[in-house]
Amino acid sequence: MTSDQLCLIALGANLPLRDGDREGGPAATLDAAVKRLEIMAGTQAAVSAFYRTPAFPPGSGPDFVNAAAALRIAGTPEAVLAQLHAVEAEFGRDRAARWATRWGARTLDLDLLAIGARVLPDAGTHGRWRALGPLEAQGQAPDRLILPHPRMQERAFVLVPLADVAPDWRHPILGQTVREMLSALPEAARAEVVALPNRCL
Ligand code: PH2
Ligand code: MG
Ligand code: MG
Repeated sequence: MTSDQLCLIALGANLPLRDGDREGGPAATLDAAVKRLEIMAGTQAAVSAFYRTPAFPPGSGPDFVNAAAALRIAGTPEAVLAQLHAVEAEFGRDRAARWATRWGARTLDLDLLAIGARVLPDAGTHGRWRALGPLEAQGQAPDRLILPHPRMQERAFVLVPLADVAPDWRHPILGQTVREMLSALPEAARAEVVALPNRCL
């Protein structure tokens, strides 16, 4: 394991799960997914509060429940990502239909936001992905892992939960902490992210 394998993960769901003995609303799915990740990684996660957030882009589906987790996961970045995909698959996310569901409703979405201070594949490629406007970004999906997640700094539904578990994590390219990236967002965007009263719904 490299010296810092702290993985920051964004969790999201906006469809209930009805799959054999796994059943429940998005918050229950996120709870179960974090437990599954902890078992796979053999480490404990710091987990944020759960938040209700309007789907982005506006009108694209039901509200999401979003959360963030920070935990150490051993292995290459690709192996870490494969673990997240395995957990998504367990909870009913069909990645084969990704082209159809990228911005649609999903039972579980696990996004790898960062692994420590790693930049993948390189700063130049990262800059090109970051420079895409939100509309251009909707039409394109990178075919390789880009870390940190190139849109994390724009999204209140990512940064509000992340500030619960890793407020002082510093973006290796932008130089800002999670707290700083969050306070750079418009107040109206932050206000849309509303903590659920009880995480274990
Ligand atoms: N995820 C998306 C698209 N839109 N909107 C919200 N509020 N939360 C999400 O997690 C989310 C989204 C693509 O993964
Ligand atoms: Mg996502
Ligand atoms: Mg995703």
